[in-house]
Amino acid sequence: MAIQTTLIILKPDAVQRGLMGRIISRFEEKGLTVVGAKMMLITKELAGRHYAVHAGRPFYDGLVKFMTSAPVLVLAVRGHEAISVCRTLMGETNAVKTLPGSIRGDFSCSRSFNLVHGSDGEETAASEVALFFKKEELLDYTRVTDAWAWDTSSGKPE
Ligand code: IDP
Ligand code: MG
Repeated sequence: MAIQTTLIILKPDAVQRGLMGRIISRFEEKGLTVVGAKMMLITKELAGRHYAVHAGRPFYDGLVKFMTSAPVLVLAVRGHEAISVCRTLMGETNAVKTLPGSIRGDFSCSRSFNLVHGSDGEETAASEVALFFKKEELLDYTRVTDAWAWDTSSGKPE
C-alpha cells in the first residue's frame, strides 16, 4: 500500500463538453490531490509515444487523431493507491457497457470518446507522468484534509 502519483488526461471530448470541473471533482472528492495540471494540444509525436503500446491496433489511427484534435487537460494525481483508485473511478474502457457511478459510466456512451485516460500500473504511471510533466511542474504538498482521507495510525496508509 503506497502513496502513488498517476497520469490522468481529460481528453478532448471532456474539454469540449464542458466536463472538466465535474471530472476533476470526482478525483478530489475521492480524497486524491491534483499535484500537476496543464492544458495542451497534444502533438502527433507525443500521442504516438503515449499510446505506443497500441500502435498497429485497428483503433490506433483514430485514437491519435482524436487525442490531437483539440485541447486536453493533463493532470498528475496523487494519493493512497492512486493508480487503481483512479482506474476504478474512470470505469471500463467501453463506456457503453460500464456502470453508472464511474466517470465514463455517468458521462459517456462511447468506446473511443470515453473522456479520460488513466495510467494502468506503476511502471506506466512513472513513465507517463515523466512524459507529460517536468519534475519542477509537480508540486509536493499535502492538503489539510489528507489526515482524514486515509488512516496512517499503523505507520503506513490504510
Ligand atoms: P483505457 O483508456 O481504458 O486504458 P486502452 O485499452 O488503453 O483503454 O485504450 C486506449 C484508448 O483507445 C481508450 O481509452 C479508447 O479511447 C481507445 N480505444 C480502446 N479500444 C478501442 C476500440 O475497440 N475502439 C475504439 N477505440 C478504442
Ligand atoms: Mg490504457
